[in-house]
Amino acid sequence: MSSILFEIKDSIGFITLNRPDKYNAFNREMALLFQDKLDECKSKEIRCVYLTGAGKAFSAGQDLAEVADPNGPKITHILSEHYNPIVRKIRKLSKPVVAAVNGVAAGAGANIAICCDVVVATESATFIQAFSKIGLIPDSGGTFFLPRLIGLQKALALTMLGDKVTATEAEQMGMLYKVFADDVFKEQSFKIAETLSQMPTKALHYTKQALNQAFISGFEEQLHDEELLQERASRTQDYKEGVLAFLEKRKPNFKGE
Ligand code: T3D
Repeated sequence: MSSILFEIKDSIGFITLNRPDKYNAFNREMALLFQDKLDECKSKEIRCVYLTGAGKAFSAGQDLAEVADPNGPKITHILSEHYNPIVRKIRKLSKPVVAAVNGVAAGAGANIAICCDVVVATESATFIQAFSKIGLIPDSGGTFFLPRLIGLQKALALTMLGDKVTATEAEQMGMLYKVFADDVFKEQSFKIAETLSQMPTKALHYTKQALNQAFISGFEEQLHDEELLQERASRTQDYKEGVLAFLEKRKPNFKGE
């Protein structure tokens, strides 16, 4: 069985981390395969990506048996070849990536989840910045995203203490968008992906670009980028369709063009 499951259905690319007996911990094979699948999601037929984990966990981060193996990959390679490319690919993908956190998300697993565009979790899921417990610092973009999402104080405390936080606490802190009760989580998280897959994909891409940029640029630069990206969005077919549908009082039929 492959460590990553991939399926395209109704314009959605479904990626499932699939090492359930290891709580979907990342080994090299899984990290590289995940990158391949993110590349496949560049295809025009995919308008939204839905990322989740198989079994009980979302992901327990790095496979610690692999790093303990003297023949396993070196830590510098693990970051430069596994996690950093994954996080870059998610942030640069020209369509929304929904992280559907179905269970515990620890270490790199937690930080890959929170770098996604729309992060939702099932009520029983938990988030752990597990790094300090094994003598590491947060990676996979965690030192960038976490303080921006939840503020410096909470980010420092969570990463230093390595405390487990519940999905509801994570939502209250701003680490994620919404928590759904366990019995409706699948259905509700699919619904979000379905909605996104029918929206004006190019406008969502430019929105993602503008918000990515907002993290690093100043006010004047941001206004400039908004002008540029809005002009691009206004040249799409979906923009024309959106305005026309509004004027004709009907539901728009967006095609991602
Ligand atoms: O050098 C580097 O490491 C560089 C890379 C850094 C990136 C990182 O992600 S560092 C952080 C690595 N992750 C962790 O430290 C988390 C380790 N796991 C845990 O703390 C716990 O397993 C959890 C809190 C995630 C879940 O706890 P619990 O009690 O619900 O489950 P469990 O019994 O601990 O785990 C279930 C199974 O998954 C178990 O297998 P077994 O004994 O039933 O055969 C366990 O060994 C396996 N598992 C869980 N996490 C990992 C793992 N196997 C390998 N690597 C793991 N990270």
